[in-house]
Amino acid sequence: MPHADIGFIGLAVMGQNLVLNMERNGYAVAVYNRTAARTEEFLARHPDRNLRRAATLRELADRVRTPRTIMIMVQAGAGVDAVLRALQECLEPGDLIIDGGNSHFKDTERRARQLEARGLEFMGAGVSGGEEGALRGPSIMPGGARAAYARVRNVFTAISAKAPEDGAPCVAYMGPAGAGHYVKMVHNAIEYGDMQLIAETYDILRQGLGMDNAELAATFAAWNDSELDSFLIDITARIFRTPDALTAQALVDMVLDTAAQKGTGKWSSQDALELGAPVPTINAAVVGRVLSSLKEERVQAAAQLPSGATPAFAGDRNQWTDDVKASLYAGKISAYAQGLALLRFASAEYGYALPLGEIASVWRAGCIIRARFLNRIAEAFRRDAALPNLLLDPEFKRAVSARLPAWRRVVSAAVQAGIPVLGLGASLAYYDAYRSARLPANLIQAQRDFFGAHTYQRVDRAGTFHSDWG
Ligand code: NBP
Repeated sequence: MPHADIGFIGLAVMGQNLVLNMERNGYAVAVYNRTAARTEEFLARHPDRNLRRAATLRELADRVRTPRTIMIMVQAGAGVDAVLRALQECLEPGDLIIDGGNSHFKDTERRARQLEARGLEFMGAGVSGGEEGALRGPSIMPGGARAAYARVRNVFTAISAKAPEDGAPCVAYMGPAGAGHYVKMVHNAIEYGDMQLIAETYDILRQGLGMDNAELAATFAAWNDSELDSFLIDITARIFRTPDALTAQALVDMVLDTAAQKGTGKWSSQDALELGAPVPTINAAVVGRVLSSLKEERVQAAAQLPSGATPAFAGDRNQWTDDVKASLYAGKISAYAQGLALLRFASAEYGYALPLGEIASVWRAGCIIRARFLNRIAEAFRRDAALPNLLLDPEFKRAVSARLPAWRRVVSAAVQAGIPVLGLGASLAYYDAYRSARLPANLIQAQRDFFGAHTYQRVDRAGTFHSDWG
């Protein structure tokens, strides 16, 4: 049997579907999984595919043509290190390893250094789109040496999603070292923000406007036919229509209100803090999930703490619904602006030279945050590659300006009604802080100088000053 084009390690949901996608696109793939039964079961389910069995990593190396390309899709962290330790013993200089999982970008940079010292090439490639995306076409964010990318460009182009507008493949070279995993991490963080904003919008429509699930489904479905058109809005409408198989309720009402997380949102917040990049909506989304996980404590607090709420959302319900839609769109623009600005900070700090326009373009299909307005984001960075913040693009400036009154009405009414708006509030506060020529930080610096002689700068002359206050 001729050698396979690619070796693949890790046959959980993502791995299996990526292998099937590669094979469908004409690539012969040799497959290995730590638990051999999973490999056997996978091959038994796909007897007619051009796949090769490997029972050991040595066998995998033997079945792939040289110089080898081996992709890993295993649990991030210790799993990737364990695979790499064993795999490098079976490979030769010039072979290329691609980690397609959600590894931390700093782990990717460490691994690249270690493997490159042994003559092996290493890439970190973010893959988004869940299991469906992996099978039908994911969005792929590869980082590493340019020469390594040149070796995998064809296969990644073949298996990637294609943007509906122009058929462009949703894959592009992101930059050196950990750039691909960094972009994937921020993709996930924007996804966290987007989901938080949609969840708060649901809460406002349900608690504030009294919508039932049928109305919620119709509202989100209608919104999906507008500037909000996106995968997440589409599945939200479908979720409200899904009945529970075990009771007469809607399934969404039977789901416990605790949202889990695997880490990419938290990593983004942590790195943003390291870099000094403000991402309050992403932070709020991470905090929102943490708060949701304190279910028992919240139930006890709910019985003890008064809301002090006053009636809100009175008046024309259709008008309020339009306002809520406007506030969601404005909140989303703010969240994406923060995520993209984080990429700009990281680009400068880590020397990634991230192509923001291409990144927005790659996110147009295949991934979880795919949305019609990503076309416009891509255009904004095409108009001005050095755009410091999406909010400053003329088109987005107009889009947010038009929605500001509604955005303020909705956030104010939610606060009045006691509906938590961690994300929507953070998005609006970010907008207001970013557009403030003067913030109250003069007082903070005065306090720092008062109690700690930390000094301050003046508005009217250069230099560093310290005063005896009070
Ligand atoms: P999981 O993240 O659940 O990982 C399971 C795979 O890792 C199995 O093949 C398992 O082998 C292997 N593995 C583990 Br666990 N420890 C190992 C070790 N020490 N040595 C060798 N193999 C080991 O699978 P997944 O959900 O398909 O995700 C794979 C990667 O893709 C992750 O990094 C994930 O974050 C990322 N990702 C997932 C999604 C998604 O929607 N699920 C989307 C995008 C990216 P075994 O069969 O022997 O236990």
